[in-house]
Amino acid sequence: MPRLSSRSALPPAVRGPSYSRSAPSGIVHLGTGAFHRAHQAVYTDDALAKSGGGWMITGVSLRSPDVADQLNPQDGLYTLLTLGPAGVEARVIGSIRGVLVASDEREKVLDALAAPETRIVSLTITEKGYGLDPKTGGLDRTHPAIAADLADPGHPKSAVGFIVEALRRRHEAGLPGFTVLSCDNLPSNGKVVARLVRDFAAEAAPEIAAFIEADVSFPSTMVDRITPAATHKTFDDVRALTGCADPGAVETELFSQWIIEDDFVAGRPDWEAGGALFVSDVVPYEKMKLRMLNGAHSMLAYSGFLAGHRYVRDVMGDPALAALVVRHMKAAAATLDSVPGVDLDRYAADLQERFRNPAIAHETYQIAMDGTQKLPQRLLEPAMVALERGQRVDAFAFAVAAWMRYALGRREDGEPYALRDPREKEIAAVLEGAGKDTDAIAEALLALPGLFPAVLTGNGVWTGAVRRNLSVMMDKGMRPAIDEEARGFASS
Ligand code: CS2
Repeated sequence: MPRLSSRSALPPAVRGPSYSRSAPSGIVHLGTGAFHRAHQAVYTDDALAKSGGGWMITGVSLRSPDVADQLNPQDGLYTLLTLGPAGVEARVIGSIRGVLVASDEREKVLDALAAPETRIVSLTITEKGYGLDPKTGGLDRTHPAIAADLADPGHPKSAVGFIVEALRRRHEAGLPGFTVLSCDNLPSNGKVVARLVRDFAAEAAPEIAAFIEADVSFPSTMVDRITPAATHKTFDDVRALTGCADPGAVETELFSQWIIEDDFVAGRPDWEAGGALFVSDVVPYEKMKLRMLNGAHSMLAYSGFLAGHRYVRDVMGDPALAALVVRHMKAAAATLDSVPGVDLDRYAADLQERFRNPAIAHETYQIAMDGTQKLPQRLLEPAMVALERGQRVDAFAFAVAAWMRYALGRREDGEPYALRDPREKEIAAVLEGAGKDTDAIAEALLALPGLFPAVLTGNGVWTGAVRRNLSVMMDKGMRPAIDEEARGFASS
């Protein structure tokens, strides 16, 4: 079977890039994982097809060479599979020119970032990739890559370190700045990355402070497309549909949403061509998505994984858990102010439909990773709003208790699993000695520095609800805990 490349003859049903791929790379993207390839790169492919422009993407992987090894022999091309009710559709995306690996090719990455044609630097590096100190909202100087970069800013390893060194070189060369576009699931992601870039530059390159203010913008975005990790089936489907082998293929759902603040200092692609929505304030949409979609995801990932469900669709087939998903979305929606143009009941119903998609094999274990990075915006902020508004906190307390139970790293039959959280070692250390004692576990985790705000740890209603849930999970097990909660919700 031939490998996908620009010479591949695709079957007529498979759409491929219809534009010249020799246009300049206006975008350098940090973090070319599956989500970027299922989301921004697709919007960019649509924009290039409709309106052209110098907007090809140079991809960068900060550490792993895997995506570069998959995509570079294929001239940057890859297959996107969309799994909708009408079946599977394949399309070949051409917007990525190639992928650099920052850990091996640092100077090439800096050259790309500092190239005159680069006008946007976008990021999908996951929550933990930013080096954000949750206590201050500023730079975490203890983050290993950030600490290394502050000590040696000319040889960066972190995303923020690369951006600042590239801006320093652009400033020195008399080139204009660029737009920094965060596409991660963080609230006000543009403001977050702006603060980190400024904090870092204040120490590493104070001479560019005014240049950053005048010549760099940081729009916030809300991104949404459920993108599970590719499986053998993905690669089999690609071979059947395209006649090509493609180790860089990604699979995703039909639904896709991108809401962006229109604040680009050096122009942007016609992303409207792919359906992106430009607004002046993205915050209401971000909160809605983080609390309703991602919050429910985290709740069902911890509880569903421990109740033996491998995939989100299996959770949705479990009536008690499906009821808790409904409860969670209702509680999350009640913490929001109105969202322009969105009916929140409809939004919740659509999310449930997406979670039920039988074609998507989205692992609860995948969503459960990096809990300490996800809890604040998904579960803790809405819990605080609920308390302030005198609303019930039981949905958020159940989800947080499920995370605490999950943080023990052992299934109910005693089988261990890796937590896959940047604070994994610290969590294991604070839990040592707590054994199976609910109060000791809750106390140890509630006291993790910077995670739970004092407004919650000092609130008896909240801590009582978390402990109550955790004690049922510990004493009786996750299954009875889910069933009891679902019964409580049904009768309320
Ligand atoms: C998920 C998200 O893994 C996770 O934490 O909640 O990746 C989710 O699938 C996306 O944000 C959907 O847009």
